[in-house]
Amino acid sequence: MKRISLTQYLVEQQRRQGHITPQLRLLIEVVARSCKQIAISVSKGALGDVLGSAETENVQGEMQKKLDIIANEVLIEANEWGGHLAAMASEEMEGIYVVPNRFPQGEYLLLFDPLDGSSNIDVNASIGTIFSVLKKPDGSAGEAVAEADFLQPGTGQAAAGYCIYGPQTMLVLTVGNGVAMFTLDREQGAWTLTHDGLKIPADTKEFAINMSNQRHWAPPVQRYIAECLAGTTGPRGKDFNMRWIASMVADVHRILTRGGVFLYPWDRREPEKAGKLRLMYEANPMSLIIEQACGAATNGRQRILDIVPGRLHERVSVILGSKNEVERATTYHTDAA
Ligand code: AHM
Ligand code: MG
Repeated sequence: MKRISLTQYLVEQQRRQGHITPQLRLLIEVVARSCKQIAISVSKGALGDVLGSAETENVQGEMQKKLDIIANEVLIEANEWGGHLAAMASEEMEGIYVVPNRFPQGEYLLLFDPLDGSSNIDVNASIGTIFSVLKKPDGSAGEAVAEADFLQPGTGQAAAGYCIYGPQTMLVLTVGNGVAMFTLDREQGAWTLTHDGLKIPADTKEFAINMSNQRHWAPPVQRYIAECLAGTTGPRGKDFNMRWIASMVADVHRILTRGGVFLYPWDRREPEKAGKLRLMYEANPMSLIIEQACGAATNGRQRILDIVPGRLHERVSVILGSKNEVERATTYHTDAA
């Protein structure tokens, strides 16, 4: 069977479908190349001295792992000189990173969580890189890029994707024309299309949530999960299975593969925060991918992609995955309001 490479896929998206511009194609290729480089570091583990903490704190007040910093640097260094970007923003950096003057500036903005699921690094479980691409707003061409340019709702994303560093290294991508998966052929160093037109089943019997936070949840989440746990004798009339990898990339990847619902809701531990996950680096790109695969994503009240961000590192409550389950859990929230 003839295999299609990432390059060929992108050229076709550009040429036949008109979904992407040459600049966006370059951008995606550069991100994909960075992910290959990160995958090499990840796979070396202790041999590459990449495990453990860097003993520094990021802007979120979280301890950084060595790989958080390595992955962040790889993405910045690879993307700053190509002429496709105006600026970047990362979960690991306080402010935006404007492309230095010595390089040409492009029209796109790149946002990323360089290494998601950091708590899994040292235990050799799946982790990933999540990215989102926005366009510099119309009318701002020629003007200096500013943080405000990034504060666009997720519907404005020109592309979104993630790379999962698991038993296989895979790149999952949407340019707004469905979801495609590429597997890294390590011998050839090539991304090869292995799944296209992904569709998440609307119904599922699998949920993903960190159950240890149960006592802190709001009533709508308590109700939704209690009904799942009640199984065949409860109101749902069926048994549910539970999975929680504590790596959003790995949990979303499972949901794309066989369905399911993922929840990281607001809870009472830090009531002033809307949730744990970040809107612009995690929730928006994942929501675009999930919607493009016929799933749904809300914060319990509204579609995540419609949220207008107030600031770069904004947090959000997340319910995403199989459409009917997301709708049910969302209804429980709106009913309770
Ligand atoms: P990170 O970006 O610092 O790795 O945090 C995000 C991760 C998600 O991948 C995952 O869904 C969640 O945090 C797990 O959180 P918890 O350890 O509270 O279950
Ligand atoms: Mg993360």
